Amino acid sequence: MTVAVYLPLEEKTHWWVEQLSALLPDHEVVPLDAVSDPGTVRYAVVWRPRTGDLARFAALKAIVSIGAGIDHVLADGALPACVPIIRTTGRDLTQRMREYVALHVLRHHRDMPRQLRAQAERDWHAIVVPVAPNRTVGVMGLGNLGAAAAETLAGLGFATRGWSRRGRDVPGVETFAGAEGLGAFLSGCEILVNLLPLTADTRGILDRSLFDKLPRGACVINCARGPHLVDDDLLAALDAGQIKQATLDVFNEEPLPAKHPFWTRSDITVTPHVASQIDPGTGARLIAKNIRTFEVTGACDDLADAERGY
Ligand code: NDP
Ligand code: OXD
Repeated sequence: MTVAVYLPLEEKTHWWVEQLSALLPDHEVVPLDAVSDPGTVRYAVVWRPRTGDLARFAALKAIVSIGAGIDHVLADGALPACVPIIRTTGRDLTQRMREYVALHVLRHHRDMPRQLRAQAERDWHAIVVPVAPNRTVGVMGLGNLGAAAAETLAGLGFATRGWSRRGRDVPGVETFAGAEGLGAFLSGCEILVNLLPLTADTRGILDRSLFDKLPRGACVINCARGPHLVDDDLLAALDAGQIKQATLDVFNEEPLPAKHPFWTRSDITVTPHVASQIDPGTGARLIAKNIRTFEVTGACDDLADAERGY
């Protein structure tokens, strides 16, 4: 039984092959491009597979996403139908996202970019901001990561809101649901965090009409997927003062092209898709555990719903 592994970077593929080989001694774990008999492949462990990569494997039992999102798998136009997709979640992933969201919400809350500009000018400029309970922050998406991020923000004392498709109770968080709840959720959100999955419904959701529903001078943090954001609408909203600052971890094109205007704006913080990466050691253990469980039961806790897109 073969497990085929693919990531765009060859050295990363080899690293995952090595880790998974040690953890799955009953399987032959090989780089996808080195598979000699496609009929023997039962599991494909992938990040951003190329179109057609997975269609070669007629006896595939499951596709494993090396990540929480499955949009990069569904983007394969030749994806074999009805093959279950297992995502990779876990405590480390959630913890890292809590840290990233707390860091950047606090930066915007305390206006650190302005403070750093003052330092550069040797300007003793005291910035007084409201205390956290008087600052409303909102998290879009209340899944594993969004609910944890919202909980963390509520724990820091922020007036925290959360928005999801079906609605979900999160302790200390005021929650809103569905398209009908979006306007009420956005109104008053001074700092907005996006943790939605990328689906047909959420692509381009961070656009001009959404920015216009936020209070003037709001800040936006996108740590979900680049195509959630309409780049030109953000630039226009920043120029108009509707949005004050943004933190972007994910981009329509990654790596962010050197000529992209986001790189050089003082009102945008760019991080290179590092908000929460799968920890290499625990990630391999989680994937091996999911494959072993799926092999025995035909199911596992991390099964995604391909129809829904997450
Ligand atoms: P989950 O699948 O656990 O949760 C998704 C959440 O989004 C659910 O609350 C769901 O609501 C909500 N949602 C989905 N569609 C809609 C919609 N149309 N309107 C309103 N709410 C919607 O996702 P995770 O929390 O695990 O991850 C979220 C995303 O974060 C991933 O898909 C990935 O893109 C991104 N990510 C980014 C990382 C980074 O380093 N930058 C790292 C890891 C993930 P409901 O349950 O009601 O359907
Ligand atoms: C993920 C990611 O989806 O790293 O896990 O973006």
